Amino acid sequence: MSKVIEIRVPDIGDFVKVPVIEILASPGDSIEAEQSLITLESDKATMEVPAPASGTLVTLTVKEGDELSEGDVIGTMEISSEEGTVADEVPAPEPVEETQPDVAATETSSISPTPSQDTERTSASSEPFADMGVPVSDLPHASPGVRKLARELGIGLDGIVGTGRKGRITDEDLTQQIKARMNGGGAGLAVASAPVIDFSTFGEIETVALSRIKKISGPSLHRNWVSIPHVTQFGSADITGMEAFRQSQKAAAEAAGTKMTPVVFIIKAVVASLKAFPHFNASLTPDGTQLIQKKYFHVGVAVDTPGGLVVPVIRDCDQKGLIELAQELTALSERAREGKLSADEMKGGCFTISSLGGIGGREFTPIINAPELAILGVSKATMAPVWSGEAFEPRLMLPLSLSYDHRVIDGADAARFVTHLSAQLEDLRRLLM
Ligand code: CAO
Repeated sequence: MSKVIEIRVPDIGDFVKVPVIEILASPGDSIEAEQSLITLESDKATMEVPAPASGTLVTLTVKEGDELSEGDVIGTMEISSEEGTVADEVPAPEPVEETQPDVAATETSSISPTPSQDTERTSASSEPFADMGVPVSDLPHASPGVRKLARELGIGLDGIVGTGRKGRITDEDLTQQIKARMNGGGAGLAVASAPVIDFSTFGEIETVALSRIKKISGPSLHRNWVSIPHVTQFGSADITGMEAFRQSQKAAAEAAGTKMTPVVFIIKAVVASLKAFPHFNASLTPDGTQLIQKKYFHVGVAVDTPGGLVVPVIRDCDQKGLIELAQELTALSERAREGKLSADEMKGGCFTISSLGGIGGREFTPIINAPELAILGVSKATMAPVWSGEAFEPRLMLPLSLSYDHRVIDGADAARFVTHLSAQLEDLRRLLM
């Protein structure tokens, strides 16, 4: 037997209307008793609101920026009836992390009888894009104080290996990360800070918060952009024949309940090129001295969602046919747009495809999705006159933009990779070789 209970903000001392700064769980998540569900942060203190019992989170009715006081309902959870008594004993928030040892913070600490809890949340993947759109319950596991300090210092917690209990990131882990960066282990670039400008002096303005996905992905994109020496190799593929074949297979795809867009063919061609150039299907070890060669072919596809960019990963693309890949791409992009992707669905990619082909524009410079070594940007195919040796012929040309990590991949190899990829797309029979 199970029942649904309301989850309320417990006693948080004298604090009222405290803003929600983080959502730590999503509806559908399995929740342990006292697992933190949301984080509240006043100008004096940070508190996590824990689950009153173990069970499944049914709804979470608050969002970042909402202001909460004691007794406010934040959602509902389904628990087994036996847990009922636990539910009534709503635990107090996690201990307050003081920004500064002042009176208000000390007072709030005193209303937190429950000792700091470690939850079962897994620590986040070390893959930067993997955390795009990841339910926040899968964000790195760290105390509010560590998270707050990291935010203030502009340091993402992704990729930091927590040495605390159950992988929790400790103060010391954060300190070590800062030291490593200062010693050149991270981006370590000293850049002038941006000037603070009051735009309202020039005209009417409105300040709008970035989406959660953008807040999470921004630091990773920034880190990848400044810490990886990127070069982008441009190329193009004549996909006239491929497009004729694609059109001829439209009915078959529809019968299978899917749509076969050029991206599906490109996934197949990418796998063939990764097989031909295995060092593209690899990652650098953190000390930068070795390559971890992958024997599997999991391809990430960047999906544009209302909240921002996320990168679900299609696994074992070498073992799947075009229809199966099309079905998976459609299903994953739909789930991405509905915000339903799980963290696991965004992990483990070997190589990413970023397709703007359905929109327009020409070549661009995609940012490598570290720890991958390369990313393929695909733009809209257009008809162009191509010299056949005797005459100009109208051919459907697909622009390709391959950004690669120059620490591992030389320019010559990148040009070979793009040439190989184009050859696969120009004559699909090569994919059978
Ligand atoms: N050239 C010409 N037409 C193309 C094309 C290309 N390269 N790629 C797709 N199209 C066509 C499709 O065939 C489809 O047309 P039809 O319905 O007539 O067949 C139409 O464009 C729309 O395609 P789509 O975008 O719905 O589907 P897709 O499989 O091409 O792409 C996905 C799927 C998830 C990659 C895409 O929807 C998306 O989100 N793209 C944006 C990714 C992004 O923002 N990248 C930038 C990241 S910054 O590095």
